[in-house]
Amino acid sequence: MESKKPLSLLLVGKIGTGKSSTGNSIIQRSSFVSKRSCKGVTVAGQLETSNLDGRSISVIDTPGMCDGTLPLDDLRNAFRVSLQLSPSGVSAIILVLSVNTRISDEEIQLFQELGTIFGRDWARWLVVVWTHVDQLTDDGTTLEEFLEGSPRQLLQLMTAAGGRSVAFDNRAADSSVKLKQISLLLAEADKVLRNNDDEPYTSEMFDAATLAANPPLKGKKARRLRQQEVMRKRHEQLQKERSEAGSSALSTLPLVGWLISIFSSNDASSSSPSSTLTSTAMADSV
Ligand SMILES: Nc1nc2c(ncn2[C@@H]2O[C@H](COP(=O)(O)OP(=O)(O)OP(=O)(O)O)[C@@H](O)[C@H]2O)c(=O)[nH]1
Ligand SMILES: [Mg+2]
Repeated sequence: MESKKPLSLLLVGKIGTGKSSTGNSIIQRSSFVSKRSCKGVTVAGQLETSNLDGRSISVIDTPGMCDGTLPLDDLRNAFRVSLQLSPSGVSAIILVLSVNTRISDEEIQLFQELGTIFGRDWARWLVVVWTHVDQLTDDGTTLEEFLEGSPRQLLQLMTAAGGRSVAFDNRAADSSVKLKQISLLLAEADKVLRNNDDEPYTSEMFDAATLAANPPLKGKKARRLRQQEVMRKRHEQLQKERSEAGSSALSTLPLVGWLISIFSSNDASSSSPSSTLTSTAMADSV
């Protein structure tokens, strides 16, 4: 028997794969903006809730990931903000892939990035939705045939996700087809709930994954950054004092600037104390 527990689904995937259309299909109304565009159409996370046969279904749409042009940190932030729309977490993460797009190196890189962003265990919550299956049926290919000979990384991901995958035709006109694909997706999401003893994927897990991908700095590099930070704060303090007390502290500033440049000179990419700190943190996080 189908569970009546509320479900919350986070839609993720590459730009234009049909995330918003799939969201609209699930909630059975056009609340998410969906259209063909080279630029990403969805720019911020959006949560919509619907009641299906007495069951609350929330769907969070997210911006599309695009061919490595968006830095990993920006993607992380987009997903973090989207996840925060559901404070109790999400029951399942829906990876939306399109049969329109060949699984290339870019897609494989995307799977790896998602693993880094959501954490190594993310497949515990994963369901794959294949959109545009109407275009497969047009030329008589089945989804199984399409998936034959898929790259090893895709097969590994599908295996890690316990084989949970559903075919979607977001343009289906037949209401029985529409209802059937929704109920298949909810059945897969229920499997995720059962396998995880109802434990949702939460913002805390997401933050832990971010921390695991950006371990705190240790050793010489950390010491140098700490020294730079101390000098930067001292510099700011002196500037503040100077503006408060006229020019009395002015004579100390060149000395502080010189000390900062000594510490910064170990780092070839630095041009100022604050830019050194920022660029190091960014580079370490990618
Ligand atoms: N034929 C067909 N077209 C689809 C299907 N799903 C989505 N589309 C079309 O694909 C285009 C992109 O769909 P969206 O739902 O906007 O895709 P998205 O992943 O939300 O796009 P971004 O937000 O830009 O990342 C639109 O023109 C949709 O109508 C499908 O199953 N079949
Ligand atoms: Mg969209």
